Amino acid sequence: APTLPIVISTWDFGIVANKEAWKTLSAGGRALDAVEAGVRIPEADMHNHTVGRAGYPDRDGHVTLDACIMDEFGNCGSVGAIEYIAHPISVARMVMEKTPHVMLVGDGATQFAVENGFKKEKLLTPESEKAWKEWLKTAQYSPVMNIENQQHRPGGKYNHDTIGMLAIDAKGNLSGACTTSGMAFKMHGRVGDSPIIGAGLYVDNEVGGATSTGVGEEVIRNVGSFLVVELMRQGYSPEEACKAAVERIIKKKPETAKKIQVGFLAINKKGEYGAYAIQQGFSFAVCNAQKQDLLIPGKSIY
Ligand code: SD4
Repeated sequence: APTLPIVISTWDFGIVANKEAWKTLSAGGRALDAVEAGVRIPEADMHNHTVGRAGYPDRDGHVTLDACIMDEFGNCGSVGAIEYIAHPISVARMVMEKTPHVMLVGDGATQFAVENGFKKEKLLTPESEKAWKEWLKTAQYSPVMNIENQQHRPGGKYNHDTIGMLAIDAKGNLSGACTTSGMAFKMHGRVGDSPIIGAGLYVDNEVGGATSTGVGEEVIRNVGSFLVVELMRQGYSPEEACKAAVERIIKKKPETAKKIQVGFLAINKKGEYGAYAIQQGFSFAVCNAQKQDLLIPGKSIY
């Protein structure tokens, strides 16, 4: 098995996020601190139109963000459709640590963040606004497959994306984080899988963790990340568990599944990892003492 500590995360931009998480992990820090610090990198990235600042807006022009975090004790925190706050993952952590609740949404989430010292700022950039106005001309909602990677590659287009990150620290404890601006040009108020514990992210310190990316509706329907962790509990390898979850989505909605992307990423307690997606084009990044910037193409059904 790969050496611990280890951190893995979704898509090409997982490499830079992992690097940040690695600073905490390699110093003997806690996986929870590592995943929060790691996913803050794409959240802050102005060239990333799928997470945090500069995320693409909904069809009414609002940038609304979803995020959640979960630790080795099964504590979790989440924000859904939060506006004006650039680091929803840190708000999610604060919901976990400072409130009796798991999830805050919309105005209440923003209010909580501001009361706790987060800066309220405009997240819609001129570039994102331009893309939205362009989209309004046809107003066709059709999620673009693997846009998360395309936007970082030559000639790429822009539309949506998510970073999901899972880490095991030197003590062998697991945490995970997931953050996104969701599907570009979604309906106002739409919340995807990413802030929903069990759908976009699930961690069980006895077994392992899983996270997802792609069209969140199909992941929610199948409680995807929880399913992956439960399959690992039954003895599936991380890759087998991710594949079975993808197959479940396809079986439930075969026609829909042909046209969309969903990918799962998982790690077990030993540090073994794996991923599977409906379509080609998914990727994930791995970082431990052996390899700092490993990028692995996700296997797929189609
Ligand atoms: C969502 N799962 O809001 C997210 C989108 C995503 O990469 O993963 N984009 O449905």
